[in-house]
Amino acid sequence: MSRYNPKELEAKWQKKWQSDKTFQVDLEKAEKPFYNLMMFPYPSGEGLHVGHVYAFGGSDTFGHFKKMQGYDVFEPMGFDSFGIHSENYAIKIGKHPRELIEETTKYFKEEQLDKLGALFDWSKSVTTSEASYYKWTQWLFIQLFKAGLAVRKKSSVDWCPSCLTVLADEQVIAGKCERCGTEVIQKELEQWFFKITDYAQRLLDNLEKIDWSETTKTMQRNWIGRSEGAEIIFKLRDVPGQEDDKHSVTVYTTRPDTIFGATFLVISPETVKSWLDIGFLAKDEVKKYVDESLNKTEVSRLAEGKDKTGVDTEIKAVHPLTGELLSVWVADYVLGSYGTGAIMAVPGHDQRDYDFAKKFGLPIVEVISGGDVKKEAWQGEGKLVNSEKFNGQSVEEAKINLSKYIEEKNSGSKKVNFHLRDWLVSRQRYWGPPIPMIYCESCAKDKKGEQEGMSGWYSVPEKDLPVELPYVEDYQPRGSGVSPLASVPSFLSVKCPGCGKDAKRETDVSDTFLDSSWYFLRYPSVGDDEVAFEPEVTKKWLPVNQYIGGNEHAVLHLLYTRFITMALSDLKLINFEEPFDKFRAHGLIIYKGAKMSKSRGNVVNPNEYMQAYGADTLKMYLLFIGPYELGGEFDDRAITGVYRFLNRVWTLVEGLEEVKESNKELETKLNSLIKKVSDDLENLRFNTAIAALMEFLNLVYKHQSNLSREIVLNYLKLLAPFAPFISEELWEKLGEKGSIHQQSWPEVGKVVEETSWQIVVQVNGKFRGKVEVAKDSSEDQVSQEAQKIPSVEKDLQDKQISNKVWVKGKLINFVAD
Ligand code: ANZ
Ligand code: ZN
Repeated sequence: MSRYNPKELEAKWQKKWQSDKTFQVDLEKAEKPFYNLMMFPYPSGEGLHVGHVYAFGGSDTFGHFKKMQGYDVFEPMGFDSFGIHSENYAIKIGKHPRELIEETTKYFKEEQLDKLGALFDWSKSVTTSEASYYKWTQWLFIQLFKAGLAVRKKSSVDWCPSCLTVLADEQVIAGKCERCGTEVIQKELEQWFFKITDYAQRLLDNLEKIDWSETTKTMQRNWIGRSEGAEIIFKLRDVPGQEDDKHSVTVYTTRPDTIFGATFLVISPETVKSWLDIGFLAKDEVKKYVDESLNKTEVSRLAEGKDKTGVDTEIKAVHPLTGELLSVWVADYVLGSYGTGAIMAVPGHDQRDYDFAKKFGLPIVEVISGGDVKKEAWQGEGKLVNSEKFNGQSVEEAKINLSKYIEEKNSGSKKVNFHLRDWLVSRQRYWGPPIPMIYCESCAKDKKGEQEGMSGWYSVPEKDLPVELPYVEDYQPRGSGVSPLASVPSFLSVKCPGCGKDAKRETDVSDTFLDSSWYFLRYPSVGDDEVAFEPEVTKKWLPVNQYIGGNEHAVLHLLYTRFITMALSDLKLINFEEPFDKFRAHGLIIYKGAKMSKSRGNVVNPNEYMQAYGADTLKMYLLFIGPYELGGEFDDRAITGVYRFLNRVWTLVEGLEEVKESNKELETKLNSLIKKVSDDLENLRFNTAIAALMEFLNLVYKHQSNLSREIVLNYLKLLAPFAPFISEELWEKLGEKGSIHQQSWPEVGKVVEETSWQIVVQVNGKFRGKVEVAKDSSEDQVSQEAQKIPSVEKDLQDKQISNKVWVKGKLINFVAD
């Protein structure tokens, strides 16, 4: 008998599958396309960690299952190789990113990904830093520019002082840079933005139509942050040098019902700055406060419990319903970037306003009953009070009625706001696709340009793409607000596509998330250098049938891909507006109580486990840890349990003796197993499917002497998606033809349906025989049947049954004395 030697047999099959192209699909000829996608990795220097094996392993197991079900499964894999992630690593180890990426992608592929036995189709792979790919990323930018969706705007943006670049709103997590964890600061800069906010409502509405993990949808909903309220106009008095009531300020509120409780206004430092600029205000104290505030980050400005600061502008505002004069303050807890940048403060019912009012001795009025505004703001439900004819109404009623009333008085209107902000896509870095734009000074002076409102700007003519990223020795970020490409004269100079005069290239590169926002569209068209995505093949293969990845991308990658897909759909370049029919977020594998991360020093390298036990064991172990969508704790010791299991499968098949008639119980059990594993796989319940496979093996061992070949072959097929190597080897050992992965999935019903139960009967814990009863019999029915067994009858003859233990479908034990 030979021994299970995973290292040897996995290498053997990996080679053979590759040379036989066992897993390659003919995209044009395929009849039942199934696009099985998983998030491609950043090829960092550390290599894949166990978390990747978990993510890919689950997705690929599902892919294998679909393949055996007769689908033409397209399962591509590639590398998200541009971007700060790779570049920061390159800087850290002092190697040029171009060389680094060449090494790391090779390592990822050959030493790790290839060894998993996955269905990866390497003939259709993308590496985002290759010109054959980023040419089309640039093309995509140009399409958005031409559609008016890529614009330059000057605003206060997040800047990472360590990565030395601006960041998108989504890349700032709790005030820190998503990549390096450094606290971001604000800078006033002109940057390229994609107008994702134009799509806010659609991005929200479409969530109802797609089959995605609820957790992911919720994160997107919250991020988009739809808010329904009203804009209300307050006329201004005492503006230095201005006529009374000539100017006004508009506030945004979600609580028009509380308007009678508005006792002062708070204006954002950003808005007040513009007032200072036009001379509405000249107070030194205000000026000083505004300057200080603008240097603070939003997170620190909004921090809960933070001591409130602010300055009275001495301007007054007229309450639109009572005519009362309210003081107007500037305070940093009101942001310039949201709503109208101004609020009516209702200290009785908003805690921030309450704290502010307490600190500066401003009036607090209760307008919703239910709390005690002497102690704190009441933010709960209640009836209106101190609100004239609206008294007695509920919050919900008053919201509607007061909105109407305010509108009738021409003092405002209903308004919907979104928290989502435009996607800032330019980066002052080297390692990315140069933004394919040209700026012409001369055209700018003449107010000429390709797009309205963007004088001087032209997109690079498409025939000139790609704008190649030059090889620059000194690629380190500069920190001066410009990219290292600005120091490359040969790159910089270009002729203006508008007037032909000397012009300059844009020197910023685009965000990594732009690279990954469309890669799934490229995969099926890889090799086609004429178009980004070929219409026929795209129509056939997209949208993606199932996408699997981490929830850390819920509002980054996953929101961007949806936006880009919608925009391309509007441009009639594709005929669907959602990229992924189904998305499932996998859980996280934690180690020693924490999420694996390099900085914590708890990254588990899969290579050593693959060396020791093989990829089958590692992958199957990971999937066995817990529910796929929850993840779990990696435990070195537990992995041997799975290894032992595969060894037992091996031994069983090795020792298989041919028998004609198979055990009936086994056959019915196999039938349930098929059902169970199929259902579980369909729903990504890998852990319970594996448990069922293990349980069945125990049963098989009991009935070894009358085990039919049919049962073993079916069992191997069920095992194949989880452990592709060993099942293939055993398939071959049994003399079967072709690859097990090209067999069809066992069907329920081919084997007899389980219609009866075999119940073990005990008396006082001692085995007394078995009865066969119809499936789903009641305890009473089983009890009656069991008592007909002669030995049971005898045992119970002159005894009283004091208790019965009934294990449904399995066992009945009579306790008698
Ligand atoms: C009066 C009021 C009374 C408010 C009350 C709340 C409770 P969301 O849901 O996030 O849209 N607000 C408006 N613009 C703001 C800005 N630029 N910076 C800081 N705060 C701002 O929240 C909207 C509420 O947040 C608005 O409703 C406003 O305060 C505040 F009992 O107006 B409210
Ligand atoms: Zn020009």
